[in-house]
Amino acid sequence: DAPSIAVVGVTGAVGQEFLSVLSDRDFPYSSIKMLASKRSAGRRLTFENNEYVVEELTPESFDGVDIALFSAGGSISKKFGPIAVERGTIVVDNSSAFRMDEKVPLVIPEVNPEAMENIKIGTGKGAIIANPNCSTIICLMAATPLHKKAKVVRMVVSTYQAASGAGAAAMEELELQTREVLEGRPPTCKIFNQQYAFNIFSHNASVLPNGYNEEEMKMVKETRKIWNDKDIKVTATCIRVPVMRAHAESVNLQFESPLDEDTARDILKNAPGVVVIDDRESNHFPTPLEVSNKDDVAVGRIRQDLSLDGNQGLDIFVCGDQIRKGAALNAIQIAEMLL
Ligand code: 2RA
Repeated sequence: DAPSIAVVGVTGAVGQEFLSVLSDRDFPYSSIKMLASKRSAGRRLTFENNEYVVEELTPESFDGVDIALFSAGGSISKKFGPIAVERGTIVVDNSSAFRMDEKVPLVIPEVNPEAMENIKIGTGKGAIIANPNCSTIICLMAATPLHKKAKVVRMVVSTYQAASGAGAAAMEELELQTREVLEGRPPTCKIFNQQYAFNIFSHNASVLPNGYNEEEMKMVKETRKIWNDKDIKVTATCIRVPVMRAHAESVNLQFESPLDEDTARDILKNAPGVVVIDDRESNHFPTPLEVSNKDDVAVGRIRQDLSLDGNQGLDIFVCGDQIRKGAALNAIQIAEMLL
């Protein structure tokens, strides 16, 4: 019978998208709990024509819950994830808290479903499954089908990341600042410490001693874990751009064996969860606006890397909705695999 589910962080941007995706995909559930912080407890919300009251997240929240979708930040996941597991719940965690824990599978269903093959509901045994970082998901949705064909030995990624990755408040601030700047007023900078409207800046994640920021190191480490290849060469530069909810990424791939662009294009056209937008005639390629609110990741600008001989490399350009495939959809596809 259908699982009992819980949504942790239901009032946030990803939490709200969890509900949209659950409904869009007719995810089966016998009951659903709407969980959030004390601050949000008591709020009413309607979901699938039923009225719910948001409950404060407590250990007891997980009694009788088969699957809990978490997107409430790393500290909430660290505190309540293990508590939920003890009570027999399978946690699909959108935070970075457990992604690099070797006991925790880090899963993109179209890419490495085998990583979670021994986790199923109904066994009474809880578990944690980690949702990768949004920019990693979007990149690997396009890079993996090519990797499986010709084995990527080096990947260079430049990201152009949307406001939604920093939460609903960042999206609101982008809109507010844009109005303010157009009206000649000083921009309100509460979320980011600098103007965002009509600007771009290095991703707001903290910078580590090696000069990379945490967002870039997620791309490096998560790719190695998901592809199960600790030697693959990955480097990344992550930039925040004034776009609402879809990330764009320029990806350069160097392969072990040759892969020509026509073969690559055919592979991508047949790849699950990927759509190819690659029209050189009309200069029509993926854009954030075109993928926003959609499930598929769009790939274009597929071309041989002319700095390498013998079709050893490709450049591609990828766009994907950060809140949907980058977070909520991927997590719910993981939950579907538990059924
Ligand atoms: C971002 N990936 O886009 C991070 C957090 N979701 O800022």
